[in-house]
Amino acid sequence: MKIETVTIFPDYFAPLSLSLLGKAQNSGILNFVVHDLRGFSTNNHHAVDDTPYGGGAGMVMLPEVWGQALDPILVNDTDLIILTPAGKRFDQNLAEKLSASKHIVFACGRYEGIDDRVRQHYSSDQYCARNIRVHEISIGDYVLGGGEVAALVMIEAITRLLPGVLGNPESLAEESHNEDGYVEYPNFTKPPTWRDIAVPEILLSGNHAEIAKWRAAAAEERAEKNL
Ligand code: 6GU
Repeated sequence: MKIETVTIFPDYFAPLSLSLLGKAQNSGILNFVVHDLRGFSTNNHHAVDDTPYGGGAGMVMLPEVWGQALDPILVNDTDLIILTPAGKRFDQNLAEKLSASKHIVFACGRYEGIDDRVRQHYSSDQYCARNIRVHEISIGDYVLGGGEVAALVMIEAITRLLPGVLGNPESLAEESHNEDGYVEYPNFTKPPTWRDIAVPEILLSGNHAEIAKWRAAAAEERAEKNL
């Protein structure tokens, strides 16, 4: 999978070379390319934003700069993710869908966002015919300073689903994971007692049917608390 990000802060993406993602890149499973948006600004001060038409606070990112950056990157069969707190909520289901993509481009907006004509332009029939799919995505109900951290979150959630990225593929396949892909029951490891707190005895029993029952009940109790 090829993943490209367009940002005015390329340094935000340094973590992509760490840990499992770094290894996946070295083994050729993943190919990350980070583009500096400012390099596509043709105006005097390398500006990437201007004041909003209609007035109001903040600055809006210039469509011309984004067009120059995205035109050469948007080859046929690409998912273009525009990161904005006003987008559709990212979840495990979308992570799974996007993990089937060959090419994902993350457009990281700053300030009050990107001029909406960028979304409109790349959503037109001309791009649809080339299998270029535009998604406006938010990672949750809070406001970040920009899309960079959101892109990192999405990249981690999507790429860990690819064959060969996780150290232990069984952590993906294990049936005790819920539909969202995570273990819901509380976990314990050595020692059997830590600071006077004992591991629930059933987990040391070796009785797998009883352990499964205990875990299901503990998961339910936890889910109720988090409502
Ligand atoms: Cl994608 N961007 C920003 N700026 N804030 C967010 C977000 C994205 N998702 C949640 N909050």
